[in-house]
Amino acid sequence: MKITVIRPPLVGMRGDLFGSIPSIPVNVSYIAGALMDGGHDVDVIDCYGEEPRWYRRYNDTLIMRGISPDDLLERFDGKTEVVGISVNEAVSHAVSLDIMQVLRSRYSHLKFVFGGHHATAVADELVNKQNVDYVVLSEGEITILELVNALEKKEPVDSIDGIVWKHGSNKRKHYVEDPSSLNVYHTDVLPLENYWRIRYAHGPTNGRYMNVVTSRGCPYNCKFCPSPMMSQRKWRPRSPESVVEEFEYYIDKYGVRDFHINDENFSSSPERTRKICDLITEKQLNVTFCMPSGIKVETVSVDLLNRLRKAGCKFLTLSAETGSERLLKLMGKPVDLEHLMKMTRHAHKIGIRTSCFFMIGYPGETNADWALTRKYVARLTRAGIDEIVCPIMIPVPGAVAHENFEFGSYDDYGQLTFTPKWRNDYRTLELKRRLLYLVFFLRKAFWHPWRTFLMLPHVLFWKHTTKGEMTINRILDDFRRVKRQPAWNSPVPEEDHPSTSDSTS
Ligand code: B12
Ligand code: SF4
Repeated sequence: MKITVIRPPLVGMRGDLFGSIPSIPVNVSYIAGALMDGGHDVDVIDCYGEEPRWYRRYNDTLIMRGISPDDLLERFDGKTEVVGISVNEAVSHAVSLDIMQVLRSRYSHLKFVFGGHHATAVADELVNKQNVDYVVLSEGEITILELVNALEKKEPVDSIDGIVWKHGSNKRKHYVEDPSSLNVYHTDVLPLENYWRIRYAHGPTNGRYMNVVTSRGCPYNCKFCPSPMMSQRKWRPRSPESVVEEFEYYIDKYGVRDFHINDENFSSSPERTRKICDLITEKQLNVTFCMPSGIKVETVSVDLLNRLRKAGCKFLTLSAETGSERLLKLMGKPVDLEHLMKMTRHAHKIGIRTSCFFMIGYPGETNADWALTRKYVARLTRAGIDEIVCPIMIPVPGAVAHENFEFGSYDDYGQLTFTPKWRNDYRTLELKRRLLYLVFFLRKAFWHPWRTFLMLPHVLFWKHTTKGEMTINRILDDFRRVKRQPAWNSPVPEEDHPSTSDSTS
């Protein structure tokens, strides 16, 4: 059967400097690969990756990067029978529906399958309100193949685990038990050279890198995060051998020696982390790697940091979220703030760059909590944290904190970026955030003048060591190289586009 798997263009708020930096969507290659291994004929259209410098207005508040749904039509193979769309982030909601609408208006026979974090969270809405044919819940590799096989043979789909469709829904019962058994080697379907050419990614990079996923799920239960809904807190690691094999494969195949580990919780098992590091060191792979999406600090120790450094770890993201124990309890996130301080100090000493997340505006945050956060950031700066990243809290569907959110309502899931201008306390939060960044920078310059000075050559010569340095170049690069395209007008009527009705209060 002919299937086209699509990664939608990237959507963001106009003028938002705080959005994530795009990177290689390996998850899309896993879905396409599973179908290819199952004997199907698969095309992948990575709308962002095909033209990463294309930029256009999407509506009054949003912009779109990459090829538009109309451009996609030109690349689309009319023999396709099933279209899979990856809707991982809430911001991709509307544009994914646009793609479906545009394709359906030309090819009425197409069946649409949506998957990803966001699609899983709003599956009923997609099927019942937006006419999506099927939503695959949570991990897609096994299910998409079962579904496509059933469609090909015109068999009923009602026994397939983890799907929602017009006439029913099967909650996911089975998760991939051993992710080492999955084939992750179909990255050729992605426009890798385009990603390497732009020279920025989710973690600090200078060019050729590869995103790697070494485990599935996360055992924690933070209320602002969709992960518990996605994986029911089942953390499933790949074996150290299979992770290192993957590194070796990319070294041989693409000459890539920089790896970005995008797990939700890479280091849940200290024993596994130790083994991965030791294998890399023993094999003298001469690689660098980083964890741009964060590790749980309690799972690392001085010994593990030393091993990580020796193996080539250059950058770690930690998540304190706040300096207030009271607020951490409200968030449902256990963090040992003193351990985080100690690990930051040690990472600084041995040359691992560190970034720390602080969430601003979590429901229930008081001035006293904010004062504790400022104080904690001050201490952390002295301990040697290289950068802080401060998203404003957004109620992501699928997260517990999405329910009963009382700080304003958004018109479109596209506005669920870390710069939520629709929040009625946005101005105050934005001011707090900017002041926190400014004070952090001044303190860093005072306590660590050499590191602060080094940012200049790192930015000038594109030798990024932190996300912040890379962000400066991304913004400058956007000014110089971005190719403006005509605005895209959505064919989906405004009232059907967003989900104002059942989103926020
Ligand atoms: C790498 C990454 C990115 C990359 C994008 C690469 C990509 N295509 O995902 C970049 C850096 C661009 C990015 C940006 C953002 N991201 Co992001 N990202 C991730 C991250 C860390 C890893 C994704 C990954 O590879 N996972 C591993 C694979 C194996 O799992 P998976 O992605 O879930 O894919 C499986 C299933 O979802 C499903 N599936 C996925 N696609 C499809 C398609 C089909 C057809 C099917 C059947 C199944 C299917 O099958 C896959 C294989 O099992 C996740 C967290 C995480 N670890 O998952 C956050 C995460 C997805 N991102 C998140 C967010 C919030 C963002 C931003 C909005 C942040 C911001 N404010 O800027 C932006 C939005 C960018 C945009 N405009 O679109 C949230 C999503 C929350 C939400 N529902 O909106 C997550 C869950 C992090 C979190 N815990 O909060 N992100
Ligand atoms: S925020 Fe991090 S630790 Fe908490 S549930 Fe999400 S992925 Fe796990």
